[in-house]
Amino acid sequence: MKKRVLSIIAMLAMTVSMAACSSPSAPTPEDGEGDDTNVSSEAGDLITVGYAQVGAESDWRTANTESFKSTFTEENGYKLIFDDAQQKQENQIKAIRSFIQQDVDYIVVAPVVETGWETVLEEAKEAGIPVILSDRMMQVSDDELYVAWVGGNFVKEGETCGEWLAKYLEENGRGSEEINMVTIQGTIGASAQVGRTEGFNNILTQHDNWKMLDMQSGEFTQAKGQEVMESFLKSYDDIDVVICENDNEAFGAIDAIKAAGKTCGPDGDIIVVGFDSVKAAFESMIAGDLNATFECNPLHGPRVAEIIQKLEAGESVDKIQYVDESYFDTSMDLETILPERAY
Ligand code: GYE
Repeated sequence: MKKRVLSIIAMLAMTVSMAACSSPSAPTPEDGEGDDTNVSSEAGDLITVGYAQVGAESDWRTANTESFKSTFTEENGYKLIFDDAQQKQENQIKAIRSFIQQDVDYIVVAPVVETGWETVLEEAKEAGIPVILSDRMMQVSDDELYVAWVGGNFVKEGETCGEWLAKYLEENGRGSEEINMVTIQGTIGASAQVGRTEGFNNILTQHDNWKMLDMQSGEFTQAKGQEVMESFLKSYDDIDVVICENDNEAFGAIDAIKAAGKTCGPDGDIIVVGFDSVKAAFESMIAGDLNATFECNPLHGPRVAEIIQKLEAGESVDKIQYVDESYFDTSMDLETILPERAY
């Protein structure tokens, strides 16, 4: 971080000298302000951030990428090096190594799975580059290997889903009926999968009449979600509920249900729920296909920027930072809520 301190001093010196000089020396749009060759980037006062992103598997992920790209701009004082790992851990490890080689100021990782990061984080530590985790968690023996984590409380999301389902079944006079369920899980070993499965299971075990018939991964994608639901429908002819560990899987499941000649949603044969609460989930609920969606906020760009700014100022940061989340179902005024949604 020594390099950063020097550049802050340089920046302060520049501000003082610019204030002392008359304005003609300040860059104008004609001088090329805003492009890569402008004065400020040549002066090297941008904070370089390498972001090892999971991939582009879902609407949530797209919103997350957009949040980073719109936050870590040159205008805001950053140079962002963005890497899309296409849902592969080995690609993320390669990206982190390349960030180390490029001597970035900060490394941000949304780890595809929780385990297998020790070695590369040690390398970042040796290089003196702080690592910030965003979205999903890592399991490491020494939590000093990362500075902070910011993301959703996935166990809580899963529990909220289970509690919602219990209430919904009760309200519909099905509180003591035998309920057959299947789960389309996320990427196995990803925090969002591990936490949501665990959270829902905490509620499932409180209901003797709930039966989990099967669980399979839909890799958090619509296409795989559809494929898994097609196979569930072939294997089980009495599915009452499908828990999809993200909204995109739910969209795929809905397509499979309809293709099999069944119906879903509040007036249908099968109750479908998802996680994330992306805009398309609201459209699906309004169309009467999806029953409910449990929120997970992807807009982590500004949250990570705040952590970086605090570190730059020499302040301490909270190690674990959960984002507040809610849920939405078809009993709500979705037409009014949808236009206000940011993702
Ligand atoms: O739910 C899913 C995405 O890790 C919270 O990843 C994130 C999950 C999100 O692909 O849509």
